[in-house]
Amino acid sequence: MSERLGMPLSRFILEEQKRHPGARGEFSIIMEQIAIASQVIASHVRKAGLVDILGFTGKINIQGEKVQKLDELANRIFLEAVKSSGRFCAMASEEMNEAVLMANGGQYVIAFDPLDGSSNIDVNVSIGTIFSIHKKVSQGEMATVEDLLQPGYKQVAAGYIIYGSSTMFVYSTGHGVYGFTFDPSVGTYLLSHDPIKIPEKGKIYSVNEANAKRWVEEGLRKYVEWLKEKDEVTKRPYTSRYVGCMVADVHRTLLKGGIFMYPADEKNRNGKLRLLYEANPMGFLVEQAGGMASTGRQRILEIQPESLHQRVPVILGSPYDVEKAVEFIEKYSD
Ligand code: AHM
Ligand code: MG
Repeated sequence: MSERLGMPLSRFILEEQKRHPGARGEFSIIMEQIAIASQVIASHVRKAGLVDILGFTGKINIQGEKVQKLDELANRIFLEAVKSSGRFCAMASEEMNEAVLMANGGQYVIAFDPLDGSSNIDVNVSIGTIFSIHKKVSQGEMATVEDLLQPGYKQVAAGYIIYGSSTMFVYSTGHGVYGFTFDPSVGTYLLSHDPIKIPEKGKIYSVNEANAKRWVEEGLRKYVEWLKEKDEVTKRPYTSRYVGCMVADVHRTLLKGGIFMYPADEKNRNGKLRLLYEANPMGFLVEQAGGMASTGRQRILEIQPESLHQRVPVILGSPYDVEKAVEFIEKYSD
């Protein structure tokens, strides 16, 4: 068992910085701010059933979905926190049509989904926050949208917070994935998963299978049927789990292994999930934990983004399972 278990997040970040020469202490400020923001969001999430905070505002966001009040609140809280860190010059969010671009000298840019899986709020099921951080690459003082449109392999950090039966903060700066659980009696995140390594193979598949007839890839239909067959060697049939909140489904996949998918279908020709603040950060974490993240045709982290709210098909999880899914796609593609 790791001797560091129970270490507070702030001390962990400082110690990690010492281990990686060249780190300039920037991440301690950034992660602290994100951790604080997540606690404020968590406290609102916990009270969601008590106060008149639930329900629709009636507005429609860029994705064509109704925005719930808690989404907007979480967006405001997260945005203020990253702004106040002074380290960011560009921000993109699922809840904002346009990016916020600044000339404040910040060397980093961030894309985030303040409250992912928000349809779960009303029914008291897990939701989460996701973020993806890149370095500013443009030369001018003012940040540009291009700073946000960088491929996922260039991320310098990514993470998520899951508001579940406990609140957990999981992140990576490219040196493995670490998980912290909030201890309400201490009022801080404590190291609880040191490090997170995804099993080589799992036995859970996670996908909205009601869409199977509409999936664009015939290979995926065949793959899911294959998962349900009986075979002792490969431990089939697999079991099925689908929360409908990417953070929760990916969190389980990281810890237990297996596969999570949101493939392209006739309605969502590029899948449903967004590249910048869902697929890339989760893909980065899964790869850092030893897993794989693919569209079925290409490594997710190698996609050159073209727009802030671009969608991509997502297949991620244990290496064995993702490779198998890709094998089926290749076999049945025309
Ligand atoms: P959201 O960001 O609007 O909450 O949508 C993203 C969510 C993911 O968390 C989840 O994987 C997916 O939508 C579930 O979609 P579906 O209900 O179509 O299965
Ligand atoms: Mg989302």
